[in-house]
Amino acid sequence: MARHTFLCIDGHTGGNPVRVVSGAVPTLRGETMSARRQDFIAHHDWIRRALVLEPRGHDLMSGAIIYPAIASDADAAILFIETSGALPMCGHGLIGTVTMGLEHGLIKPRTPGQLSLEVPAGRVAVRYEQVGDKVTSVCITNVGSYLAHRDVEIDVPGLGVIRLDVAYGGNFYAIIDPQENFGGLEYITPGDVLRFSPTVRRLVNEAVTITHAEDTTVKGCSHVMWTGAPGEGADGRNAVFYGEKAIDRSPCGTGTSARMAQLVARKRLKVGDSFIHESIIGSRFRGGVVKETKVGGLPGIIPSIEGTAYMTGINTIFVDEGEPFPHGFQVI
Ligand code: PYC
Repeated sequence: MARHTFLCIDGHTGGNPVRVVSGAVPTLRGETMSARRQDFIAHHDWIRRALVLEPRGHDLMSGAIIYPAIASDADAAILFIETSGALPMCGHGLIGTVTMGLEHGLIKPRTPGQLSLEVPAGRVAVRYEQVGDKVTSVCITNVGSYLAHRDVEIDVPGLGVIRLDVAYGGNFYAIIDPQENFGGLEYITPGDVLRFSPTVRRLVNEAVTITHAEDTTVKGCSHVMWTGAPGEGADGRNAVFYGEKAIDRSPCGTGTSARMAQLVARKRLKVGDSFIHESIIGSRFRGGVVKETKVGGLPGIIPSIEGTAYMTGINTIFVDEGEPFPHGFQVI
């Protein structure tokens, strides 16, 4: 029976886990990271399941595999692995991957202080600050983000009619603002978020067809964002549900990007504005609206997201094909 060994660096960004895989990864086929993501999903998804689900991971686990760059002007290529799948983009995951990748020499910048990275959702630019060995902050200029659907109405058992927007920031988000049947995040519990979100996600995907305006392999609402009143000094607060049982402990990078795209489309933010986003546990990202753009002809923005990540340990993970759960499981 084969035994696979994965060398991982574990850490967190704003409280949400990031597992960076540094070796023994499969060669992927395709000319772009979007095509290579499809190849990974079709032929190698057991690696994601083994490394992020139980018993080696848990319901929230999120991570990334660092690959050599495809394009000659990029520094590295990143594939995201998470309990909900191989995401097109993950903001907290990239902040953690860049931090631990630089601190451990897995990513070597051509120009100190900046990186150009290929991710399945496109190309992202990164600026980072480092004090000695510690990367103290990472700012990502993210992919084009846009409001895809406005005022979608769904009837959620136990809540009533909910009106929401669907926006893209690297993943598609159903964004729920306070309204008659939802007073705001401060009026519901994390248990409520876990209970209602799968139904919200299913109903949204039944109500509207959600496909990326340029990359049709990216489709469907995967994440649900509940919003509420921010603490002092923040501009917004959220709880983002993903996978089957996860609430992002960080403010969610792609969620923050989607939120800013929605707020710009609704004229509640504008180019040049910053947006301090707070998570369910009070950790914060600094968002920014860098400029306007078009995504497949639709109006959108280029957002930035900035945060800090911390290493928690180094983990040599074995996947032994002779044991009962080599490819992971989830209790739902
Ligand atoms: O930070 O983009 C993010 C993210 C997605 C899922 C969990 N975190």
